[in-house]
Amino acid sequence: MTNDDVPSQTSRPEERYDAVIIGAGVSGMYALHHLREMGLSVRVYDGASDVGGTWWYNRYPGARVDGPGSPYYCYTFSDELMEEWDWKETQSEWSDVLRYIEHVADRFDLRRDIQFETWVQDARYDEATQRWTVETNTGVRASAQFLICAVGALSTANLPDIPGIDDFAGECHHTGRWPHEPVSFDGKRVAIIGTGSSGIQAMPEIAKEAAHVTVFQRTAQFAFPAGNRPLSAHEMAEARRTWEEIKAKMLAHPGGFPFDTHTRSALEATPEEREALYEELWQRGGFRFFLESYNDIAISEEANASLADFVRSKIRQIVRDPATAEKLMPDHFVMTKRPILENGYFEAYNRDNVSLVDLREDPIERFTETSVVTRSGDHPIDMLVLATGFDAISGSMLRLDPKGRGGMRLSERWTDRFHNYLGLTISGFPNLFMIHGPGSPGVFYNMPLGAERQMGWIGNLVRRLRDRNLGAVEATADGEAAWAEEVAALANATLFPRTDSWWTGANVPGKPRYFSVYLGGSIYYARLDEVAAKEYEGLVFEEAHDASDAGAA
Ligand code: NA7
Repeated sequence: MTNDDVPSQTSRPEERYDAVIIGAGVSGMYALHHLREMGLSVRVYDGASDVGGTWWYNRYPGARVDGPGSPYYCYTFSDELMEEWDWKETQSEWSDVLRYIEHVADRFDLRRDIQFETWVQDARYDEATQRWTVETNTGVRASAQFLICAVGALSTANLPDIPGIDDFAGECHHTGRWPHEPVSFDGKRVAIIGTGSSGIQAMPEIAKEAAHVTVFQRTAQFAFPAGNRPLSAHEMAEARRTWEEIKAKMLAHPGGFPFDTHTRSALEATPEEREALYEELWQRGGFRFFLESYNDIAISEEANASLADFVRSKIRQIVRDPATAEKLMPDHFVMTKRPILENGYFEAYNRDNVSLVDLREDPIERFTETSVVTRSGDHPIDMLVLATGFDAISGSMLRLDPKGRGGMRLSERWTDRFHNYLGLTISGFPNLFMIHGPGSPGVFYNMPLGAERQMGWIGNLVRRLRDRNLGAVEATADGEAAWAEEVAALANATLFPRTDSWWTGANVPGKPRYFSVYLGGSIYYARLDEVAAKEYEGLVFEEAHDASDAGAA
C-alpha cells in the first residue's frame, strides 16, 4: 500500500498530542520516557506487537550483540536499571536483550503510551498549524507539534531482486524478519545468501541441525572471534560498584564504551610487536581489534594491511580445505565494512554438511521452485535464508516518506544525498527529529547511549520552543551544507568511503553512494553542545501562528 492509498480518515476524531514517536525500539522507548518526564503528552506507534525494534525482529539463530557488549550495551539514564538487571553473557543473545528491553518497558510503564501493530502510513506537516499529522493502517489520525522518527537504522530489510526468487516454493526467511514460531532445519538443505553479521552468526547454528548448508557469498568478510563468555556475579557486582566511573568513561570514549582509546600507530610498532598484539586480541576476542589495537587501522593503507594479513592467515589456519579458505579471503580494507564478530563461523566450513559458493566466480542466475541455479549448475534446496541485510541508516526514513513544507516528500529531498543537519533535523521538515539518522554517529556509537544523548539534545530544543511559545524549528539549508561538509571531511580522512558497504549505501541498488555516518564519535556530542551554546546555530525558529496552540496540546 502506498501513502496515496491511505483511506481517508476524516470521519474519525483526530487525537492530539505534544509529540508522536514512530518506533518502539531502544531509541523510541527512551524518547517516550524522556518526553513524558518533561511533561509532554506522547503517543508511540510501532508495527510490531511489542517493544524492541530491531531486537524484536532479528531473532534468527545465533543473533547476539555483536559490539562491545554487556554490560555496556544498555540504557544509562536509570541507575536502578543497572542495579536490578543481571546480564548473563558478554555478547548477549537476542532473547536476553529483548527481555531487558521488556523489563525497561515494564519498569517505566511505557506500554500505556505505545500503540503496537500500528503502521504509520502517512506523516505530513501542516504549515498553518505547525503540527504533524500521522495516519495509520489501523485508522488512527493523530496530530502533534513534534514528530520523533525512531524508525531504526537497521530495520528496512534489503530483499535481493534475483530472477525467479518468488517462484521458490520452500520456506524462505529474511534474518531481519525472522518468524516468531520455531524454525526447524532438521534434515533440510538450506541456502544462506549473505555473509554479513547476520549470515555469519546464523550459519554455524543452522549447520548444527540442517542436512546441508550452502553459503552463497558475494563478498568474503573479515570476522573476528566474538569471545563470548558468561559474565560472573562478581563482574556484575564490580560493574555496579564502579558504574559512575564506567558511565564517565562511556561519555568520554569516541564509541561510547568504557574503554581506553588507542594511541599507538601500527606503523610505529615492529612486525613482531604487531603480530603479538593481534594474537593477544584474537585470543581474547570481542570488538577490541577495532577499539584497542592501533589508531591508524582505518586510516593508513599500510597499517590496515598489517591487520588484514593477520586475519587472512587466521582464516587459512582454521579452514582445512585450501580451496574453501581461498574463497573466504577478503580483499577489501579490514574494518571498512561493519566488523563482524563470529562464533565458530570459519570452523563450520570444516563440517561435511557446509559448502561455499563464491558468487563472484559463480553468480546466481535464477531460482526455481526447488533450487538456486548458479552459472555452474543447480543447487537443490528446501529452505532459503536471506541474510541480505538492510536498506540501512536512511531506508526507514524513506519508507516513512514524511511530507514537509509544501507537501514535499522526503523521497524528493533525498534523491542525491540524505540532506540533514546534525543528523537530527532536515530543512523543509520543521519539528521533525531523527534518532540515529544519516549524518549522526548512529551505528558507529553505543546505540542505547547515543539515543539517550541525541534525545537529550532534542528534549532541550523542544523545551526551548515550549518555554518561548515558538511554533517551529527547522534546519537551514546553509546549516545542512556545512554539516554535509563536516561529515564528508571526517569520512574522507579514513579508508571507510573506499569500500562498498551498507555504510556507503552500496548494498542497495540505486541508493546515493556516500559515507553517511558522522565519524567523529564523541566529538559529535561536543558539536551538539556547541550548536546549542551558539543559540542553535544552523536552525531557524518560527513564532507560533496560534499562541494558544504552541506549548501544549
Ligand atoms: P549486511 O552486513 O548488509 O550483510 C548482508 C550480506 O548480504 C552481505 O554479505 C551482502 O554482500 C549480501 N548481499 C546483499 N544483497 C545480496 C545479493 N543480491 N546477492 C548476494 N548477496 C547479497 O547485513 P547483516 O544483516 O548481516 O548485518 C547488518 C547489521 O545488522 C549488523 O551490523 C549487525 O549488527 C546486525 P555484500 O557485502 O554487500 O557484497
